[in-house]
Amino acid sequence: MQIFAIFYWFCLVISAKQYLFKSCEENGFCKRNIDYCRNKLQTKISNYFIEDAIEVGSEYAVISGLLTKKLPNSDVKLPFQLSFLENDNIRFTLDENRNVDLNINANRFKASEHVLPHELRLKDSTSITIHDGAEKILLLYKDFKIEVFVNETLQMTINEDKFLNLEHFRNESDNQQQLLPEESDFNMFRDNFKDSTSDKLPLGPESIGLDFNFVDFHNAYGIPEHSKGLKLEEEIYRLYNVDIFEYEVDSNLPMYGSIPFLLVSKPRLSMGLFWINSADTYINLSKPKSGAKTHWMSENGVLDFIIFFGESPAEVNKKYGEITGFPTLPQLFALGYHQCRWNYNDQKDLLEINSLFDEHQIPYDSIWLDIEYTDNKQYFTWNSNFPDPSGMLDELDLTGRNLIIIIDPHIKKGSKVSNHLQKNGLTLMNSENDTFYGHCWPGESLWVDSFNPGSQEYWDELHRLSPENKVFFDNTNIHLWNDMNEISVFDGPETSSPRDNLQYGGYEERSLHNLNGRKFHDMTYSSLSKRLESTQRQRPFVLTRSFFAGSQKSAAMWTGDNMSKWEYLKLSIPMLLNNGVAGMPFGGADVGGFFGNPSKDLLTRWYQTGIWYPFFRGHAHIDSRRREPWVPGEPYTSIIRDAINLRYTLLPEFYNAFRESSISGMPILKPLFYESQKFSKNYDIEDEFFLGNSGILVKPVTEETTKEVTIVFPDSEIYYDFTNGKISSRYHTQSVKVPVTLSDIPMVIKGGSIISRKMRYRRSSKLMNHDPYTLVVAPSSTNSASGSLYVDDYESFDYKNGSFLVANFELKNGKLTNKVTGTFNAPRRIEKILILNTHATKVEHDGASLRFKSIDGNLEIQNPGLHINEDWNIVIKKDLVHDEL
Ligand SMILES: *[C@@H]1O[C@H](CO)[C@@H](O)[C@H](O)[C@H]1NC(C)=O
Ligand SMILES: *[C@@H]1O[C@H](CO)[C@@H](O)[C@H](O)[C@H]1NC(C)=O
Ligand SMILES: *[C@@H]1O[C@H](CO)[C@@H](O)[C@H](O)[C@H]1NC(C)=O
Ligand SMILES: *[C@@H]1O[C@H](CO)[C@@H](O)[C@H](O)[C@H]1NC(C)=O
Ligand SMILES: *[C@@H]1O[C@H](CO)[C@@H](O)[C@H](O)[C@H]1NC(C)=O
Ligand SMILES: CC(=O)N[C@H]1CO[C@H](CO)[C@@H](O)[C@@H]1O
Repeated sequence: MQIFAIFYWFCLVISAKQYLFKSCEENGFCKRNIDYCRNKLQTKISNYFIEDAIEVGSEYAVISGLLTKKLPNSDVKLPFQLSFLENDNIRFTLDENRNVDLNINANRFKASEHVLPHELRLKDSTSITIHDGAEKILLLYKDFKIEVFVNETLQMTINEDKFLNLEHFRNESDNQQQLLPEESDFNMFRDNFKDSTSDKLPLGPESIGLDFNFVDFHNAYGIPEHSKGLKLEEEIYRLYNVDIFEYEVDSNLPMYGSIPFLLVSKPRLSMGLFWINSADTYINLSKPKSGAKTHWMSENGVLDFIIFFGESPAEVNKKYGEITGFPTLPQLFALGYHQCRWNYNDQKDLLEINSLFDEHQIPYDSIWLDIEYTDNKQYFTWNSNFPDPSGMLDELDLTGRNLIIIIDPHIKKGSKVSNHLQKNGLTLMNSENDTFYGHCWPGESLWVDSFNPGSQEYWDELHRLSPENKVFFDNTNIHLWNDMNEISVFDGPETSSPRDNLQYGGYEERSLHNLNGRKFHDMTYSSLSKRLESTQRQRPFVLTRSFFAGSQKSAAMWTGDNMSKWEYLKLSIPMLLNNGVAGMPFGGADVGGFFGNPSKDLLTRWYQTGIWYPFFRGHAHIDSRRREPWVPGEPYTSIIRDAINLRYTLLPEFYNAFRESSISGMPILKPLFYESQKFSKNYDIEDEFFLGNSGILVKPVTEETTKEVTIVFPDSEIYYDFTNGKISSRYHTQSVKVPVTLSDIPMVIKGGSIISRKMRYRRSSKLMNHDPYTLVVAPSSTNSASGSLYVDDYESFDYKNGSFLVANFELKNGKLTNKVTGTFNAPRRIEKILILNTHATKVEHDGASLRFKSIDGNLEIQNPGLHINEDWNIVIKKDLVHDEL
């Protein structure tokens, strides 16, 4: 849903009002920190010391004490803690004791309470070890500095530049503001940014800032969401969730979601920095010759961060996931194709689209309803164009399909839901602690405060299976879309909530801001997981626009609203890659682009790229022309159908990748430097990716009139051309140029992989459940290969109780074997085994010969009579002959 419309809305209803987002210079806390640094570079004097006795915890894993901030006439004592956590993670926190009597909560907000488990396990000593080397952390007292060594080599310094800054509580009515010589007093107690002048700033200046230098690390990634490339450049990045309309390519402006997690990587060492703060945050990243320098600044909150170490980037993702949670394992249907537009007008329209997919033999799994399905934008109602939602859901269910409807956090003033929220104090409050009202889709609205436990209870009630909700939630094939949860307030500063609004616990919105989107979709997820407790519990599906660290546990995201333009198609890949690096891999961009009308070529290329998005949805603005796959006509429709079919044939591999991600935090679209850190070029490639650990490497075509693409390989393994899922050449080189036509999706399989496919067209993924598999074996340069296939019931939580199976395929010494682990009963047949680049004179299973063919140098075994849920081995006689290239 988008803001293009909002923009017009303003033109019409209010006045032509230009939205502007605060630059660092316009944002009080950021400018004060930058000024502080500039002055610091001159004076180079430290204002922070550890003077007092330090306590070492009984386990020797926690060092705590007071950090003294030296002011001109007094000192402020700030409690700190340095903890050595299991897995060699290091955590540091710095807080402030404020004895302030105000009618709001004056404590510094701890975002950690919402993203970390209650107890982080400690290591049993203060020394940490990363692989075999000797690692050491030095805490230097005098100027307060932390140095991190790995193998005797300095890898990271904290507060090297003395940018540490914690603006302690100050009372405006004190004459003496106790400023340090380096501090400026810009906008300490008021905000002169034009849309925020009414911000009362009741706690005055309270920002935090700190510098982290990564020695010899030249590759930094993460801190989404920004409409920029994969590898971070020298830039000031901002993390502040906003409904950004008309976002531009290559911009450092804030967007819908934020994850304050940075990854740096070089051969043999990767590190992660998680800055646990949900307030407005800027990161100044620079890349001098010595490595990557970062300066982090947040408007308020506790200073709190964790550092992770790993030999590879994937190891860092795993450690980050162990703390913030791993991505959700969705139902299989959520990995199929989603058809959306703003809006399908009525029940008839929707069901017609549903049957047109079948008419055109294009599989899809869910159809979506944007805001217009409601009665006057009142969520939890249907308008009269949808006279029988239950019947509609039943009809979709006949072909295993789902309906996904939108429910946003703004609630129309005067509606039943808003009255309840208002009466029970469950809303976002203004600075006077009365219900806050603002403008959004329904007009005058209030917002549910998702931090309030009472809101969760009421939300559960609204989503509950009950006679009253019958129309809404009596079908298991209805799921949810949470939009506008940054939150988007059309007439609010920076399109969001005034910062001095109050939320549960008496905290200002300012402190919780970046968590609001996540709390809202978490609340929805939680309600949906309860709704069917009495019957069959299905994994809920929730799509969110706004997100934060931890969102991966319950939602998918999409990149929001933009134009049907080639640049945006191209940008979608690095944006999604960066989200994966930051632990939120279940994402996608609107296929076709949101605003405008894509050319037929662009639409086609977008489908061919979109089939690789972990979340694959076509969507369009209300003013865009219809563009369902059959609309462009031939040859486009056939090419789009082939692309969507390719996605469906690879669903087993997509599901494998999601499973892997759900237990290890690995990205689903894996950047090349995850595959190998050896070649420095791998760190720069942002238009290619692997599908999980499948060995499938893709380079989608994202430029108009492309006749040829260059595929770069990340290592020296053999690669097999697999264009459109069909095998042709083999490559044993650093890169290769391949010609492409409009129907081509350039892709290769890495030697050493075994992939599982399902080749039959069905109307939806659910109808493919019992279909047989085809295995594609791609031998490595040493004639071996391996791959695994994860299978469960695709919809319930039973897998958490061990109800799943993993088929482990391996090719070695001329033998192809399957070893099954797990107990799930899935007697699925294997209908074909294709072994690339292999000759045989005989193929045997249990002493009996199997039928095979040699086609183009590949070995094809038809109907071997094997199943994925049984151990077996087949022997390929006459040694594998590997063609040298
Ligand atoms: C960002 O950091 C660089 C390098 O330290 C510095 O030159 C630049 O002035 C900083 N930018 C701001 C706005 O402080
Ligand atoms: C704000 O009002 C709610 C009830 O409406 C009350 O529970 C809460 O304590 C109030 N907060 C403050 C900071 O006064
Ligand atoms: C540290 O030393 C160990 C053992 O020699 C080695 O395996 C590891 O790669 C080294 N790490 C770095 C970052 O150099
Ligand atoms: C600020 O100082 C004034 C005057 O000393 C005092 O009345 C007021 O309570 C103080 N405010 C806070 C929040 O401490
Ligand atoms: C897992 O097993 C436990 C104990 O048998 C049972 O209570 C629980 O409901 C099961 N959970 C799922 C998701 O099946
Ligand atoms: C990436 C991209 O295409 N951004 C566009 C989003 O929409 C605005 C407004 O139309 C354009 O100016 C951007 O270029």
